[in-house]
Amino acid sequence: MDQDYISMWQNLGIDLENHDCLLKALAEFYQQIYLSQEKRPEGMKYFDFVISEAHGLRIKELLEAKKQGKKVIGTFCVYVPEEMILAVKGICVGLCAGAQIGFDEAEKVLPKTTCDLIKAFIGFKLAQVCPYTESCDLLVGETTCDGKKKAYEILDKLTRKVYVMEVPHRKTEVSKELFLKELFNFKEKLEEISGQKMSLETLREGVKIVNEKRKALMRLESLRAHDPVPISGLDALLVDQIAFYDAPIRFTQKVNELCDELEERVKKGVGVKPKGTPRVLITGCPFALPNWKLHHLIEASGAVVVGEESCVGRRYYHTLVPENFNSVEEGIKALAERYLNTHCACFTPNAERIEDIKNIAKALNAQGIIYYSIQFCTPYLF
Ligand code: BJ8
Repeated sequence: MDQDYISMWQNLGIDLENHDCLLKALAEFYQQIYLSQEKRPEGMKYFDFVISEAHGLRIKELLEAKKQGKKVIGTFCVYVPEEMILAVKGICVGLCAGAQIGFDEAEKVLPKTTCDLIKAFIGFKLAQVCPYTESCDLLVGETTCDGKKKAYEILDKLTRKVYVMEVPHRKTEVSKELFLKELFNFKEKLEEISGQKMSLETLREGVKIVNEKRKALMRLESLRAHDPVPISGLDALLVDQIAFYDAPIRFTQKVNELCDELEERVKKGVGVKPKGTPRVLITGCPFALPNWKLHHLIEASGAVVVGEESCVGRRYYHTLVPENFNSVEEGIKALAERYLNTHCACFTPNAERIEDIKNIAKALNAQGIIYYSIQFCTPYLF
């Protein structure tokens, strides 16, 4: 391992022993699950590289940016607008974790019957294995499910860096007003922490960057509608996971390059699986990195995953934000509208999500739907 990285991790307070176990396990799984796949697109090489440097080069980039005065803001939910973080020249990183490291420690501070996603982000903190969490200047929690709300209180005790944004659970007029106010409060918090004023120009730029990223992800998803499918569900999942922490402009360019290659495959009738392979849509809880097991199980059994109605998937890139606003206030209103149109199971009633599932399954020519819920996740178990 590069000596520079070791000192970088030490300076961040990473527990080198635990971290080494995590990286070794990851490298092994990656080899078994990802690199053993056949007919992978060439364009996946970039994403393989990003994964191999997730705790190295990307962290180095974040620390360089911090030296130049930029702030790194960590989030755990797709209701937190990353456009606003970019609009104060910040860097947004997703912090949900998908590995069972630190669970023993986490279970000392959380009920055992807490969902694994929550146990994982608390576990990562307690085991000191996440250089992203340690690089952040602010950790933005949100009032979505009960488990997360209470876990943020614990995370704040451990880090003293947590800010909680209120997300309503209904889509009434009152809820919409509350969410809009919360976005204005969030703007103030971001300006205070970054020392940067959000202007019309910077907000428009933030919106444009994130819109382009979402367009590219939507383009990738629509290519999965073809039979034979030009990319495996595992590879598409990896791209969706990397969307939460790679530099957005570079990431968008690489996703578009991958899509160019996939379009060529479609024209030539080339796929990763034979034509007629059973096609599955997955719906439910998010798949935080490195949670690849369901996709792996399905694809190793001879089917292919063609889409995800999930926050690591369609709920992240479902719609764009109109770019024609003429003031910061108007821009924030447009953001509030777009974000509140995300159909998480935490909302009640939530008939829109069922409609989304049906529409996505139809658009992607899925023949079956697998409902994925993490044990003890009440909203998605209903
Ligand atoms: S918008 S799905 S990212 S809240 S799995 S922690 S719900 S008990 S993750 Fe989520 Fe935002 Fe909704 Fe998406 Fe709770 Fe369930 Fe655990 Fe969950």
